[in-house]
Amino acid sequence: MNSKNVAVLGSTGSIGTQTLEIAREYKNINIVSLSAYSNTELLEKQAREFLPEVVCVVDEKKAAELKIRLADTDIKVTGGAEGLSDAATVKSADTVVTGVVGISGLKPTLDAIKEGKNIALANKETLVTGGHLVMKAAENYNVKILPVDSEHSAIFQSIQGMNSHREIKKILLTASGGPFYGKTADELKNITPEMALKHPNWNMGAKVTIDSSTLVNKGLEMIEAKWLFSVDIDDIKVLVHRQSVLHSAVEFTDNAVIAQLGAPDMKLPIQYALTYPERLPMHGNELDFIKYGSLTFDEPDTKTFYALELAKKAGKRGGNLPTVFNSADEAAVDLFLKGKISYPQISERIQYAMEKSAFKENPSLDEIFETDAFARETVYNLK
Ligand code: MN3
Repeated sequence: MNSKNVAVLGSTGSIGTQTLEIAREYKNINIVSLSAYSNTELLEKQAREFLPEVVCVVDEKKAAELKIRLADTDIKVTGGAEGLSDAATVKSADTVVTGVVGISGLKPTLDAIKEGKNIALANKETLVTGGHLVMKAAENYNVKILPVDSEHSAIFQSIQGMNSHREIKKILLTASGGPFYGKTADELKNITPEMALKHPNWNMGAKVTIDSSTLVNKGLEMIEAKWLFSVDIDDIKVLVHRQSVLHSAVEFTDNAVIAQLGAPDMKLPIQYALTYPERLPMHGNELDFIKYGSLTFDEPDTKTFYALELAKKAGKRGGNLPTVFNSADEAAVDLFLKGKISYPQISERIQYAMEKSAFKENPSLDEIFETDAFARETVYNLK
């Protein structure tokens, strides 16, 4: 593999730390920038190990502290949202891994695209909120958007070698179903943050784990898939697959279904996005079919977990509605984790914000951020 210069946004999170594990293994993956929201302790360790050109801490106060701590090195330390864009657009970078959580990933990703960087996309909010801007920019600047999300990586892997985009009939998007699969609406009322933070198959950050349990995550992934693979929302079918072994599939016009399977481990999708189109060896964690014995598939319960239906609606209507869906969820999950609202209220508040927001057909970046602020306020201010 040719050497790659990689900027890692969100290097102290789940995607970021696994990206660095891969870089540790493959010496021709050079880390040229690192950024974190506030975990300067780990960020300093990473900076001293990988010696990037730029390190950014979004929390400006902590950035100032880290600057002093790294004064003995040549590393440039930046802070704030602007610093995050600096980290994403470092001249030497050819690929940016966007492992940050939330809408904060949108602006630096757009900036990186405009500087001609390929994007290893782990931040789903980027496409959910600004898909129309991002895909257009990627086309204009001739850069690749390589999916890191395991489902989208699976779909991407399944269409390699496809003759024409018209041959895609359907996307089969798998969902683990989360920890509350099979529960009734009544049973959801007493769910605590601790219960929701236990995911059966995947080890992820708190926000994504809660989103998996409400199926909001699957909804965001539907909208993400719509943009990445230019398909209609109606042509994306969600399948509950409890084992998280079949990471998603594509059904073609001749009814052939091609899927990617593997052990539930984010390292493969991250590595594939970094080494694409090459496949490099991966140590351990092979898929043991015998251990699983059988794989199951089921219809999602969209009556109880209706956030998925809300996402579908948002994805179909488009405009700024997916931003409302996403930002209302970010605020609602925050309130839930702080013990301020109940578990069913997460979906209730998303629905409420979607009803209250003014629709914008083709929102600009500023209008996306305005929508974001409005949706959050609406959720936080509801008594
Ligand atoms: Mn996923």
